[in-house]
This record gives sequence, C-alpha cells and structure tokens, in this order.
Amino acid sequence: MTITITAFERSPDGGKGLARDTRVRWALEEAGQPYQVRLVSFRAMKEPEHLALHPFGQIPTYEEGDLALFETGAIVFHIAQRHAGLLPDDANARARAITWMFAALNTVEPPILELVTARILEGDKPWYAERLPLVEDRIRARLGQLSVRLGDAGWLDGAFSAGDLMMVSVLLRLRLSGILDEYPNLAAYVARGEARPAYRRAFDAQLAVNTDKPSTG
Ligand code: GTB
Repeated sequence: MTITITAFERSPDGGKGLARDTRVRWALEEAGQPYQVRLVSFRAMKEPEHLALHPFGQIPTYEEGDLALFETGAIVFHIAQRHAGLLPDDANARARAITWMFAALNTVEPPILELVTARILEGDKPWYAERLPLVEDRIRARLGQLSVRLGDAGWLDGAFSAGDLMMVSVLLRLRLSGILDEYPNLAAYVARGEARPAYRRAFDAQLAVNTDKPSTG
C-alpha cells in the first residue's frame, strides 16, 4: 500500500532537516519503505482538506490506505511497530526503546523548544537577555543527565532503535546554539545518527525539496 506523508512546500530552515517530516522520512528509510510526499504551503495547512488529516493544521501527516495519522511520535511508532529495523523483538527491550521515544519528545525536547521559541518570538523583548541563560541552563540540566546515561555507549539501549532516531532528531535542533558541543559524547551520538545511510537519504530528500536540486537518495 502506498505511504504518503506531508512536508513543507518550503521549509523555513531552507533544508537543514529540522522540520519534523525528516523524522518520518528517516523512520521510513530505516524500515526500507518507499513513500510519496505531498508538499503543502502554510496556507494549505490551514484549509479544510488538510485539517481533516491534521486537526492542528501542521505537518507531517501519514496516509496509508484508509489509515491517516498525525503527530510525528505516533507516526514513527506506527512505522516501527509495522516494520523491522526500528524496535527490538524482545518485549522488554522494545518497551525500553519506546520509553526512549517518549523521553526524547516529553523530557528532552520541551526545554529545547523553549529555546527555539525564545529566539524566534522573544528576541525583541526587554527581558530576553536575562531569560536566555535560564532557558539554556534548563537544556544543560537535561543534556547533563542524558550524557551520563549514554556514557560511551553507541546507542541508548543496545542496538539503534526508534528511541535513538527520536533522540538524535531532537538533539539536532541544538546544533546552532553550540550547547550540544559542550557534551562530546552527545555530539558524537548525534553524528553517529546523521552518518546512518537511512538518515542521509532522508536528509537529502528533504534538501532536494528545499533547494530544487535532484535528490541523491
Ligand atoms: N507535535 C507535532 C508533531 O510532532 O508532529 C508538531 C508538528 C509541528 O510542529 N509541525 C510544524 C508545522 O507544521 C513543522 S515541524 N508548523 C506550521 C504551523 O504550525 O503552522 C516544526 C519545525 C518548523 C520549522 C523548523 N525550522 O524551520 O527550523 C523546524 C521545526
């Protein structure tokens, strides 16, 4: 059955891979599943046709036969449940990998999103300079804990899993801030994720959309 996802017609990041369709593309590439992409403009996202798929008028969405999903975490989880390559067979190891997916989205990403929001929406406020270090320190608190847990392991819990896919995707959003480099094992972890052939194909495909260059993937 054909899988169709949605992505920005033009991503505001110009193809740096930070929009969340990259996470879904990466999961599909890891699972070896071909997919089509429907590109949507900001305006189209708020129109009834797209709102029927995504109640909050965002990307990405996922369609497969009569199944339509939204929320990146749910989409990646669905892909990981249906196809080999993203979740271990052992029930306990699988539960732990799923735990890492939730940890990435619910515990590590929120302070990172706070920083993104502060930079984009609050940069002109008089209290911005005073608040910024507080926001950055909340990220450091989480990264410090994650760094201790990862130690010198390659991935968070044995073999690469959807938990790593989500955690690497979340940490990637910090690259420009420089904070990631304060934790060399986390920076190396992200680089390991980015070096995976499936990630490269996903990245190249979204880049091609945003630069009009043919995809190399
Ligand atoms: N919780 C949802 C999920 O995980 O799927 C959040 C989805 C979401 O935030 N979608 C964003 C969107 O559609 C795109 S990914 N925004 C348009 C809107 O809300 O009107 C977030 C994103 C956007 C842009 C960049 N960037 O330019 O760097 C990075 C990430």
